[in-house]
Formats: sequence, structure tokens, C-alpha cells
Amino acid sequence: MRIIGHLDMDAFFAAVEERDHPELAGRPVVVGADPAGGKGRGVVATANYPARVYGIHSALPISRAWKLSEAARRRGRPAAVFVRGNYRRYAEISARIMARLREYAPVVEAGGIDEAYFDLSFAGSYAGAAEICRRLKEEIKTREGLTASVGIGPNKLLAKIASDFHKPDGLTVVTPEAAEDFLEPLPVRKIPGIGPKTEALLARRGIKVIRDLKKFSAPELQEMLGKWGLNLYERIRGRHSGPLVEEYEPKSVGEQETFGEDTLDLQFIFPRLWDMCQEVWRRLLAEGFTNFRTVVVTVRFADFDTRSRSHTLPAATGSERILRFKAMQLLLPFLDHRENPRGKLIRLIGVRVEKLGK
Ligand code: TTP
Ligand code: MG
Repeated sequence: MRIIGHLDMDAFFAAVEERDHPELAGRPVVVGADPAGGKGRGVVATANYPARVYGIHSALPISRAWKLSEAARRRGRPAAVFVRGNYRRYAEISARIMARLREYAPVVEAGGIDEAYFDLSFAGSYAGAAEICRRLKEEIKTREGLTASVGIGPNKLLAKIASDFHKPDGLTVVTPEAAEDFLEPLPVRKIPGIGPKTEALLARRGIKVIRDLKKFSAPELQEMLGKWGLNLYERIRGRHSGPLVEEYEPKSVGEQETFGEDTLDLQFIFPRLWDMCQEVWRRLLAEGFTNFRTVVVTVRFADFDTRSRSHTLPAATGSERILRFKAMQLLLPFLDHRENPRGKLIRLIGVRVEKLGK
């Protein structure tokens, strides 16, 4: 019998800030870019639960978060505290939590800075697995002063959906027998892989919850969503065979920057791109890699329309010069009629390398 756990820290960055700064306790906290009195241009990394009550959440423009906080203040509610965030510190704490987790389970797959899958099959039963997770949560609480939510299920898919089911400080167990009933009332968006676009496409056909999706045959789903429809047919029935991938290797190294103002000024943009490539290169080496094969450039226009272009080289290269050259080649079409016929101004650019090698 396969039993998989998924752990996800609650409001991770914000929870670390609250713990490190007791004066923040109980207040709405927003970690992210400088709001600059409502004129700030980056985004929210995360918000704690009191701030989420105001409608503030990850990836929201920081200026919107500021307005929501101000609106709350005018209603007599406490204004949010905006914190820049200390990413190195979050990474350190994450590494410590992952190390603790490895003492509880033999196989751990780190899925991101604040989440991991782990194999609990050795527990022999769901009750045994739940007991292990209760102790793990307790240890994280006492030793790190942070709460985590954990899900347990027959595969990664169900474990992940279960960890999200009851937050914060939750523990949700979904046995194989209960899996289909557990999934049916959930919004389709809860299935990893269904993003806002697929959600909207399905909503137009009146499909809101997983139960609605189950009315369609596998070929019908394929018709609707392409190849991924077949995969989805299995997923909404709780079936998923993905193995845990233990060795954690960064899949990519990237940098991005939101400009102080929207621009199409090449004299401004190119040096920024240059610096970003330099920083990507520095981090690639710092992570122990020496080469890459793929370069990705992302552009976000002033209207938030966001696009990426990538190029994979025929062979890996260890040249920073080639990184700069390729990044520039990928960016250029966004600056002229090829990808930007209406001359929209650019808000953000990003550079990322993938297919890393040593
Ligand atoms: P999440 O686990 O998605 O969010 P969370 O831990 O803040 O809140 P929850 O209780 O709902 O799990 O992401 C983990 C951290 O990753 C989060 O604290 C900040 C960072 N992050 C970003 O920087 N930008 C983002 O868009 C998201 C989603 C997360
Ligand atoms: Mg989290």
C-alpha cells in the first residue's frame, strides 16, 4: 500500500516575519515589494491570514495591496504592515524544515521553498501515517515556531490537494476508498494543472466542481482540452502514479525586475538585461552548475500581458557571453513590430536559464 504525505507551510514568508518580530503578532502582514505609499510597482510574495481577509494575496500588485489596506484602515481596521522580506533567511529555514522531515520519512521530494512530498508507506496504515504527521507538525511548531498543513493520500495528487484542504495548521487524511468522494465537491481549480485559463474555459460550459467534470468521457475531455484531457480524466478520479523524485536540483535559475516606470527605452532596458544576465550567471555558478542549454526571456507589458520566449541551444554552453547574446536576441522582438506591433511599454523583464549541467 502506497501512502504519500504532502507538507506545506502556512503563509510561509509572513509567518517567519511574525515569529521574528513579535510586535507584528496578530497584525495583517504583507511580504513583498515596497508599496511606496501606493505607487510601488512589484507584487505581493505572500500575506498572512489577517491580511488575506482584506483580499490581499500572492502575486497581487503591491499597489493594489496598499489600496486594500488603506480601505480597511478607513473602515477602522488595522492597516497592514508591509515587509520587504529576507529571502536568504526563508531559504535557510526551509532547509532546516526539510532536514527535520527527512528524519521522519525515508524518501522526501522538496517541491518548493515551503512544501515537500514524503513517502509514508512504511507506516503500514493511514492511522499510523497520521500519527507520524501529528508528531512532525508538533516538532515544527515547537522547534521552529511555525505551523504547517499536511495532507495524506494514496498518491502525490491527493496528498497535495489534502494539505490545502484545511489551512492553517491542518491535517487531512484521504484514504483510497474516500478519494473520489473527497474530490467531487471541490472546485476544478484544485486539480494541479488546471490554471485560470482552463478554469474559465470549463466555467463557460457550466463546469465548476470536479463532479461536473466526471460527466465527461475520456475522449470528450480530450476533445475539450487536448492530450491533457486524458490525464485529467484519471486525476479527477484520484488516480495519479507520479513517483517521488528525491534528488532536489534547481531546475532553473532566473532573475526578474519590475522597472520603476513602464518603458521602451533601449538605452535603459539593455543595461538592465545585462545586469540580470550577470546575476543569473553568478547564481548558476553559486549553485554548483557550470553550463545551461535553454534561455528564457519573459516580458510583462504595462497592461500586464505577460509573455515568454525561449531558445534551446544544440549543445550545453558555459559561456556568459552566449547567455547575454541569446537573452538579447529573445528580447528584441518584444521591442519592435514583431511581437509588439502597438508599441506597448514594458513593465518587467526576466531572464532564466534551464537544462542546467555540471
Ligand atoms: P505558498 O505555499 O503558495 O503560500 P503561503 O505558504 O504563503 O500560504 P499558504 O498558507 O496558503 O500555503 O507559497 C510559499 C511561499 O512562496 C510564500 O510564503 C511566498 C512565496 N511565494 C511568492 O513569493 N510568490 C507567489 O506568487 C507565491 C504563490 C508564493
Ligand atoms: Mg505554503
